[in-house]
Formats: sequence, C-alpha cells, structure tokens
Amino acid sequence: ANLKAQMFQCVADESACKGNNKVTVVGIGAVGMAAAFSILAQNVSSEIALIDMFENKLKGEMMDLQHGSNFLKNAKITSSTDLSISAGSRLIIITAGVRQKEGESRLDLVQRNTDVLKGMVPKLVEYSPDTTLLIVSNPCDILTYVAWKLSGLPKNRVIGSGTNLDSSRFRFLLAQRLNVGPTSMHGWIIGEHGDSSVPVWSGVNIAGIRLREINPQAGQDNDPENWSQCHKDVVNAAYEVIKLKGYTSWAIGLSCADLASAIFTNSNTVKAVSTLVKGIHGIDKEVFLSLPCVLNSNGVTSIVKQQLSADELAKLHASADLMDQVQRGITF
Ligand code: 6V0
Repeated sequence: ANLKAQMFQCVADESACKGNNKVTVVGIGAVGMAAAFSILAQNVSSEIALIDMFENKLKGEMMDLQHGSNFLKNAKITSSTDLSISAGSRLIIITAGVRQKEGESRLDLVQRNTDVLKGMVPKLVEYSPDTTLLIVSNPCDILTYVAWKLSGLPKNRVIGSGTNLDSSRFRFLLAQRLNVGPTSMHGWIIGEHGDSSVPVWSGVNIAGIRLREINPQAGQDNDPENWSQCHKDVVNAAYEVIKLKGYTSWAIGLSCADLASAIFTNSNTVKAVSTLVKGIHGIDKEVFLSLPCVLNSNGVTSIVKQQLSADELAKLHASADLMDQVQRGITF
C-alpha cells in the first residue's frame, strides 16, 4: 500500500465531492487573470477552472496561482484548452477575444469577438446547463445579447459586466473631489459600457443629500464647477489606461469578483449590469444595457426602475438605438 493508503482510511467516495460555486474563466489574458485572482484572493469561490487556447500560458498561469494556494483558502484550480474542464460551473466568465488597441473603440471589436463566442457558448452551456454567463469581452452589451441568443439560457442568467465598472470609476472620481471613501459616494452609470454611457446625475448623493439639491447644474454643461468632467473622465478612462499601460485589468477583475460574490451569496445586491432592457423605460428594442439590477443566485431577478430625468431617458434611448443598429450589422 502506498503512503496515502497507509495514512488514510477512506470512508466515502472522494470523487462525489463537488463544491457548488465553481467558476470558469474563459480567456486568461489581462482581464481573465485579474478576475481569477480577485475571486481567489477574496475567497469568492472554492473551485476555479481556467480556459484559453494557449496551452503553455494557461499551464503557467494555473501553476503560478496554485503555488499561492497556501496563502489562499484551498480553492481547487484547474485549467485546460478543452471546454469540458468547465463542466458543472455555476458561473462562467467570458473574457476571451480581442481587446482594443490604442484609439480603437469597443464597438470596433464586434464581429471578431462575436465569432469567438460562436465557437464556445453553445458548448459551454452543454457542459453547464445550470450556469449563469457573465460576459466581459467587448463590446460587452452587444456580446451579452449574442451570448444570450447562442446559449438558449433564460435572460436572467446571461449578464454583462456592463457599467458596474463605469459606476465604480464614477464613484471614485466623485469621491476624490469630495474627499470621502468611494463606497460612501452613491452614483450610477447606466446604458452602454462604452462611449454612450449615461450618468444618472439626478440621483448622485452622499448620505441622501443629492448634489443637485445644492448645485442644480451639477453634471450639466453650464455648471461652473464642471462636475460633468467626472463622467467625461469615466468615458475616457479605458482609453487613458490603455494608452498608459496597454490594457485595463485590475478594476474589471475586481468588478467580476464583486458580481460573482453577489451571485454565489444570493445577496440580492443591486449592481449595474447589462441585462435585456426591452420593455423598461419605454425601450422597445431587443438590446442589453446596464441598469441597476437585483443580483442573486438566479442571476438578475429584478430591475430597479430609477426615476430618470428627460435628458437621462433620452440618452438611454440613444444607447439602445446604437446597440440595435450595431446588432443588425453582425452575423452569428
Ligand atoms: P487579452 O490579454 O488579449 O486576453 C484575451 C485572451 O483571450 C487571450 O489569452 C486569448 O488567447 C484568449 N482567447 C481568444 N480567443 C479565444 C478562444 N476562441 N478560446 C479561448 N481563448 C481565447 O485581452 P484582455 O484580457 O485585455 O481583454 C479581454 C476582453 O475583455 C477584450 O475584449 C476587452 O476589450 C474586454 N474588456 C472588457 C472590459 C469590461 O468592462 N467589460 C474591461 C476591460 C477589457
């Protein structure tokens, strides 16, 4: 008998042990690895599978994380170029595909990344019929729509990471100006994760005091304090970071862990994620955009009906029209 057999008396089948919070991260580039690392470091999941097409890089990343296991909470970490490694996932985070080069917009990536999804989404769902899909690859909202169509999953279980990240950037920038912690700064960016995103200035507040109560022009062009710069900086954020370091990773990785945590803990936390918005706020197009959503183990179960100003509503509709127009141009 080998050492293991001498040391342990087996009393039940080990292979029957299955955690119920398995995450698969597809695409282990800058974003996928930041998501995987955030999930592991924050103890969001006890089992994580990594998938990519580059075998060596994949093995290297897996080993590097495994070697940190002693500083984590014993999560199981696996990897493969074969999609079957994802079997039984409760959450699949898709970050595979091409990213923006300097000066490229998110929408420039649409057909290339649609083709990437075509090759994987149906198979991933076959291996994990009960999964929730979290789409991160850009253009995030369009690809969430594509993934929904390809997957056959109910709309509540196909989510785009959307403006959870943009809202975090917004809160950070506002909070810096007022010298409060970013989590005490309440403000939402809705609509497209991209150039047409909509800041809901009418609701931006600290401790229930809306900025607009004090400065009715906050967020408008005629505001002498130029608060609208905070949203302009949000829209420009990815372009700026890409210019400086080549890609964005940490903030989106943390955003993924934040969403995964809301799903696994069944927390009903309200997050700005991309969801099917047809029928909400008068939108009649079959498009995905971010709105504040109640997120739990069944994905998105409710959408918060914010009281939007006429201007915010018009901008949201413009986002919806743009998504619809781009969707008509893609083939899948
Ligand atoms: P990256 O570092 O180039 O990584 C992409 C990874 O995907 C690479 O490792 C590829 O090998 C892999 N890949 C590509 N095709 C396949 C395939 N068919 N099967 C398996 N693996 C594949 O890019 P990065 O990680 O920087 O960005 C990934 C995607 O996320 C891009 O589309 C970005 O635009 C997007 N982002 C989305 C954000 C959001 O907020 N939604 C934020 C940042 C980036």
